[in-house]
Amino acid sequence: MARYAIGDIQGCFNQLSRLLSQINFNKSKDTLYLVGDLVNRGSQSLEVLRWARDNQDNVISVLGNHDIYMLARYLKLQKPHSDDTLQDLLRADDVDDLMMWVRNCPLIHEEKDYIIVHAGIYPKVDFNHLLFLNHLFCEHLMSKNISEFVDSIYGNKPNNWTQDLTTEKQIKFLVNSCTRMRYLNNKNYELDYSFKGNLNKKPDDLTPWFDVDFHATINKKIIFGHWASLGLFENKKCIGIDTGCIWGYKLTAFNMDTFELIQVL
Ligand SMILES: [Mn+2]
Repeated sequence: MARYAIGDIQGCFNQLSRLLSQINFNKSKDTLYLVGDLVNRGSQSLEVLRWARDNQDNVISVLGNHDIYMLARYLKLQKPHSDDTLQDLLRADDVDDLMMWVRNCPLIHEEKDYIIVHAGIYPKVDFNHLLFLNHLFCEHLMSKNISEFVDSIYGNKPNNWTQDLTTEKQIKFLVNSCTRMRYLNNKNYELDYSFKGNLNKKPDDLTPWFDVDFHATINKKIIFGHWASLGLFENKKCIGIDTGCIWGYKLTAFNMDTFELIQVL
């Protein structure tokens, strides 16, 4: 009955396979929680996604920015980027079935003792409201109007939470904060997209999202990925497990009950 969280796989199926054998992953009783960015940049996105779909009874994944980009490519809303590696996947015979699995993934998954999200939880909003917006997001992703919806969530704005945001804009802010956030501006807590480096090099006017005082409703440990330059990171409030597998570093599994960390190169 083990529970493991695994960091950003980004199409590195060989490393995932090695990590699963390292942890003796047992399909009949263990559960894997993937923190998103299953695909892109690596060469085996199709294999990763097929594995996740085929093991869906034991796999819970949240969506990362690359997963949403994959949906946008599938829906022909985005042109290929020069460094994207999704061609095999988008041409696969079973692409519709794979995308149906992806469309079932939320932005935020909540366990009794953990919150799982790709980039982070915006610290200044009632968590129950973020869960409500997450629910609306999931409904839109499963609706007939998915193309219109995915198109509407692209773009940097709004990058701040204000009382007057429409529900549509609140959902867009949720997507940006859950899938792209690293630093917030000290003055007004708006999302900063410009700086992606580690904590030693950060400009003085920015604070990592997890060092800002949290809203009292955010009271479980947050497992996140997305931030390879941060590396393995843990404090009382969160644990970051994107250890940069796609950049030649390790892929990390975190045992959510024993707190053991297992890594493969
Ligand atoms: Mn990411």
